[in-house]
Amino acid sequence: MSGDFLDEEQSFHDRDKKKFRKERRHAQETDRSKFKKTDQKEVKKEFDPNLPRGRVLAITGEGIWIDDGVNRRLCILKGLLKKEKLQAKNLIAVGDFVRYWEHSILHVEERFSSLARQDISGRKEQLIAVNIDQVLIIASLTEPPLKPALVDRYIIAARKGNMHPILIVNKIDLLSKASEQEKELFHAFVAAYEPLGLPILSVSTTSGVGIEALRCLMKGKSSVFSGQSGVGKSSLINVAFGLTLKTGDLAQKTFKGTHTTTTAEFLTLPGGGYCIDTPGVRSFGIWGLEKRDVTSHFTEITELAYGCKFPDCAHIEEPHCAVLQALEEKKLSPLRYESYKSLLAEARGDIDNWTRDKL
Ligand SMILES: Nc1nc2c(ncn2[C@@H]2O[C@H](COP(=O)(O)OP(=O)(O)OP(=O)(O)O)[C@@H](O)[C@H]2O)c(=O)[nH]1
Ligand SMILES: [Mg+2]
Ligand SMILES: [Zn+2]
Repeated sequence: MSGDFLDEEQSFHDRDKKKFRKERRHAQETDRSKFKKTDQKEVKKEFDPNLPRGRVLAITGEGIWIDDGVNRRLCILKGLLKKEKLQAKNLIAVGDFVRYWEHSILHVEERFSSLARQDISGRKEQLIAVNIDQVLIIASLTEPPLKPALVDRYIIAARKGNMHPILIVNKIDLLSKASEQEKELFHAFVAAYEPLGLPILSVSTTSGVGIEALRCLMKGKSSVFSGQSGVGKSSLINVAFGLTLKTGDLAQKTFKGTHTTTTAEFLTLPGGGYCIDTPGVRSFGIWGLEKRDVTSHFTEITELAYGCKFPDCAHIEEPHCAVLQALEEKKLSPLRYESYKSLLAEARGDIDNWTRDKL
């Protein structure tokens, strides 16, 4: 009797389990967020370690160019991988190591580093380059004017993506004819950013100053050139390595670049190393920026903040603010302070793309 009861209970539980499993399967199948994972599993199943390996050189309208070890080969993303594209802005980026067969990319290997930004909608991550050692943050002394806040953005993004940031100020030949204000900005920039302990190099493609040092910094490493349009990224690569990348004129009135480079391109350097030339940006929104990314980058401000009267001091207009006091006493760089404020506002979600463009 009791046995019967147990059996009945058992079968009831089994029925319950079956029902639960069925419901769970249904929920999984209809949950769009799980879609990606299922896809990945299927892709992995297909992935054969004996497949040939390649590296993504450029992504153009024609397709994905990879280096297959001998030639450049034009490929497409295999169907299943492509489906994932719906969830991510770009599933594959310049610098990716891939497995391919004929003209299809079947697998994208795990990345050890990535430089990413927010896409124009602000809702998706846009990969600029991956599997690269260092980000060369190119600014120009003038033409276009130096934008310290943009430099901070690149430093934070580089570190978030596991790349080393290096600061390069190009067009140093223009120093002699720069205005007093421009000279002052340059000296203030160097004084404020030197204490960060990053390499800072002043260079010029026209006079050749610093080019040998730049080559040394890049030797045997992979580097991505980034920065505003017109600062001379392509010109620097050409002069340092004897290449012939397209370079552009500056807009007559504003000295802004004219977006000459249109797609990121992976280049193998003579003498060892790789570099990626990228299109210039107008603004740079950091993907997944959090308050702690800002506080850990602006260590001098974080340290000063211990002296503020209020623990939640925003250092904007509060009384007894140690940060504002340091600013007044010229113990804190106004460049860094302004940059800090804009990044903190961004981490809070208070800055849109249009506002950032003006910074
Ligand atoms: N005076 C001076 N001009 C330079 C220097 N380097 C580059 N330029 C000029 O700056 C302009 C823009 O150079 P590009 O190399 O096309 O700049 P870019 O950063 O690649 O620009 P995008 O591809 O649009 O992002 C060109 O007219 C160059 O001749 C330099 O050291 N000094
Ligand atoms: Mg260029
Ligand atoms: Zn304060």
